[in-house]
Amino acid sequence: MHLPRLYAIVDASCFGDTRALRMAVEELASAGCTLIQYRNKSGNARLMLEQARELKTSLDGSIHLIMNDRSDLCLAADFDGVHVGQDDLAPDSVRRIIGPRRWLGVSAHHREQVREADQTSADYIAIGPVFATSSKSNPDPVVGLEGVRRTRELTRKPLVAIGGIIRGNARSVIAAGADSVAVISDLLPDPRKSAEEFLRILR
Ligand code: TZP
Ligand code: MG
Repeated sequence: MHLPRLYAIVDASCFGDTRALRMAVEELASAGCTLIQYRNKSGNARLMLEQARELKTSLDGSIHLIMNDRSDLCLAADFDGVHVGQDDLAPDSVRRIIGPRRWLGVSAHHREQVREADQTSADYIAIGPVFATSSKSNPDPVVGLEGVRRTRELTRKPLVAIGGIIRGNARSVIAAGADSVAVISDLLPDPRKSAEEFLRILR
């Protein structure tokens, strides 16, 4: 697998309805974003599947769609991968569900979790929060650019950095060793413009 520099996350709570969510994803795709995660912490599985299918239908096959947390919904919506955290199914359990070809990402928040994730069948590791974030409830302590650097030394897996990453600090995160930056809030309110700017900055 190859990670693009920008990993866009659309969080359903940032959008009024499914149409607004879909429009944001279409704008991200038209800006050249090729990796997009659908995140919905509401826990309503029916709504999640409905929204995921809508996103899948509105995009062509060149965009990699990743489901947050839920392997079952990844399969049901025929997404390209799953991203799990420390409270979700363990990576190797997810792998058994999604099979060898779909992408599997795992979040880690400190050294021990990075070491552990490195030993699994995960395709990439996400480290964060790098900076303070208001997009996640109960975030772990920030790891800073130093945390990204240390993580880079602990694993050869592709590395995603997440948390508080904006256009103004994205280059420093890549310079610290991340292959890709995952972003929620700084893609709003104008996803097309923001994504174009991120991609230009990180070229
Ligand atoms: N995991 C660690 S930080 C975070 C997640 C899901 C939220 C990132 O959002 P933002 O708005 O880019 O800080
Ligand atoms: Mg999770």
